[in-house]
Amino acid sequence: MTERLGRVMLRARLVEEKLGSLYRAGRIVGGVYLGRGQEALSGAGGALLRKGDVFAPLIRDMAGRLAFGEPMVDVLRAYLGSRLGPMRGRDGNIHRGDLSRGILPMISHLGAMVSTVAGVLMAKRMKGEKGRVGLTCAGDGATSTGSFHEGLNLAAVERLPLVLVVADNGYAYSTPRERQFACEELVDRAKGYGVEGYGVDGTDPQACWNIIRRAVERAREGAGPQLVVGKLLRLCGHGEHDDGSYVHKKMKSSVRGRDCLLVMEEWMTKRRQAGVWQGWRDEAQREVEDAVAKVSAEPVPDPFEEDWRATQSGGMGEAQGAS
Ligand SMILES: Cc1ncc(C[n+]2csc(CCOP(=O)(O)OP(=O)(O)O)c2C)c(N)n1
Ligand SMILES: [Mg+2]
Repeated sequence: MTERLGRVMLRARLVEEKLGSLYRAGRIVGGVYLGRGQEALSGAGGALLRKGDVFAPLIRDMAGRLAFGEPMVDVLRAYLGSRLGPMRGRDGNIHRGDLSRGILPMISHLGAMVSTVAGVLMAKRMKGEKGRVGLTCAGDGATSTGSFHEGLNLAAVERLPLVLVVADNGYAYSTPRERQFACEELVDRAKGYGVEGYGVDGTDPQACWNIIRRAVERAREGAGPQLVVGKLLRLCGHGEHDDGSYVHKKMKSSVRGRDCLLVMEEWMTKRRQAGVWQGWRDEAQREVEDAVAKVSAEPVPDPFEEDWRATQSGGMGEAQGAS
């Protein structure tokens, strides 16, 4: 686990730091939303899926995307608007997807992907595809939406192999969790939906790995939807336009305010692996720089030549070709 998760956490952190710089340099059209502090929870989810599974990442899931196999050049292509990217420069950054890899383009961060993944899993069941798992994420704020409720309820009734990872970072934009829901712990809701639930310290890479591994296994073996709630903090603003100054000091200094990358680095240093960690960091940094250089030289779309569809054909099934 250490190597797979550690590397992908570093790759996600470093590419997002670069995206923040590119945003401030005016090279990105639209907003930039980052997942700083959420790499362990997200990365474990992406890494523990298999080829043939479905992943519906949200705006803070760079680590999960990279872990599930999204190439870093495609990340840069989406942000810099290259026509060679998965969205061919037609759709901005966080809404990118690649159906041929099983990555669904995000509709919204606010629960829409729960029913979308449930629908894909229903389709797979009807087609007789066995042993597939679908994983999507939600924020603490998203858990108070109707979409979240309907999606999870449907998945529970149908006992779909859905893993739903909730990143409880204490805020929905600037709205604190006590203004979002009245229950003490979101994981307690699992019982109400009739699904299995697990709480985890989202800043602890090892714990995230172990819990999500169990959830994915349980879903795969037919135990129905799995709700994983990770407590952590987003160590950045809601987007790069926001400084997150409303985040309470007490939260920042609590366990949930720890930086999962530092937790991992300390863990490795204690095992005399600081050099290995640094090596992974250097490698990730080179990968980011190479991707930026490559994509900066690529063409942007020509509206006279484009066919305007958002996704490329040849993906998961007939639905794509339908008009
Ligand atoms: C239906 C809808 N309402 C509002 C928004 C704007 N919006 C995007 S993310 C977000 C906050 C989400 O909070 P949470 O679910 O806790 O996720 P986090 O941002 O903390 O990762 C809001 C209000 C939106 N995208 N869609
Ligand atoms: Mg939140």
